[in-house]
Amino acid sequence: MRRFVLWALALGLLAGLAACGGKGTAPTAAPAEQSMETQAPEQAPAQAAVEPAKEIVFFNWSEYIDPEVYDLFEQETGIKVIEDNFSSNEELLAKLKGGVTGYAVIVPSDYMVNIMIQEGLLAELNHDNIPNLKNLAEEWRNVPFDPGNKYCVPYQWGTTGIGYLSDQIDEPQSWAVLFDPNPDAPWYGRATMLDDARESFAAALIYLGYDPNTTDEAQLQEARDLLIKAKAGLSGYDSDTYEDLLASGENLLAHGWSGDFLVAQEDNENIAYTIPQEGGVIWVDNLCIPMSASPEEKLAGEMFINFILRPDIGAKISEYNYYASPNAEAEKLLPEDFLNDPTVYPPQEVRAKLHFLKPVGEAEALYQRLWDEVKAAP
Ligand code: SPD
Repeated sequence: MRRFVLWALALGLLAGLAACGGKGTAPTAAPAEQSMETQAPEQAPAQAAVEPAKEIVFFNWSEYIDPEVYDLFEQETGIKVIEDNFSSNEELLAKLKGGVTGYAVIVPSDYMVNIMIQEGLLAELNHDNIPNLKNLAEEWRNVPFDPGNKYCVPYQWGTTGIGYLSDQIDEPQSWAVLFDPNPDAPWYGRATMLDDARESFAAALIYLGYDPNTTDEAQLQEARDLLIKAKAGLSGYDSDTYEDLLASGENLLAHGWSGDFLVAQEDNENIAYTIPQEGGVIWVDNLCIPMSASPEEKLAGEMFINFILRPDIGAKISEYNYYASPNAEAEKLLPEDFLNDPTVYPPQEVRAKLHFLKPVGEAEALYQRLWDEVKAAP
């Protein structure tokens, strides 16, 4: 309880506590107009007091946060964080649409935030509980998929390209290394693509010179055929261990996310990363609270998001997962070599070739159907 009271103090909510007798009333509980004079029974009843949940579940991509952050958060607030993982935005969406409960904080990417807002799956954030929002860099405050950070707070951003073993093969220049499979290439049968419909279609569409957010059925069918052709040279689809398969030398090439390859360099210094000449994907993952969270989980989730937005914690996370931080104050604490790493912060000429994935409306189902066909093809 002491920790919670300290938290409420830190949020400048002591007045609200005093007005309500001071015992564990959460910042979200008191309506703004409530005062000592408005407590008569005939007045609008005070909302039930909310205390943060003692334990919350954080539904995250794998290996995306320094686990020490959980210990530090627990030491400070008494709230334990349990992590559960998903491998794609579509898996996360399916869970929420299926009515799963028990998640306090989830981490959808940009286009998926948009879809989830439209589906009514996200709760609005109470910014009073997230004062560290002020640390967010200007460019991440009004993202098109969530203007004003009404529902989510950007967590980390990165790119999608190709990782490879630089001591065994030359730097791939084109997505052709995957889409024009050559049995004589050393990586033939030793390459993976992400097990992710939108990401894998984006790679194929970009290679074909199409918009990675196209809704044109003929273009999508062409991309499907290309993905099926590429299967001959793949050892499989993988979004969780592809970087380990490179580090061990089992594979030579992988379609994947920038920071994952940088982390894997700790196990194999020959891992390198490139964005092919045709371009790639840029994305930002976001901390959001599902509508299904209880008031207690929501408050604890907001406290956790606020903690992540602390400059030292934001910097700690980036140093662990090698993704760029949208937190301007955290960036100030990151070392020069990190800030100058072109894999983390692509130079302008590369950025110009990167595309954000966007919601594609009704074509979302078409992408999924065609992806199922790719997966089912021999
Ligand atoms: N290991 C963490 C990977 C985070 C990937 N973010 C996914 C972006 C999807 N477009």
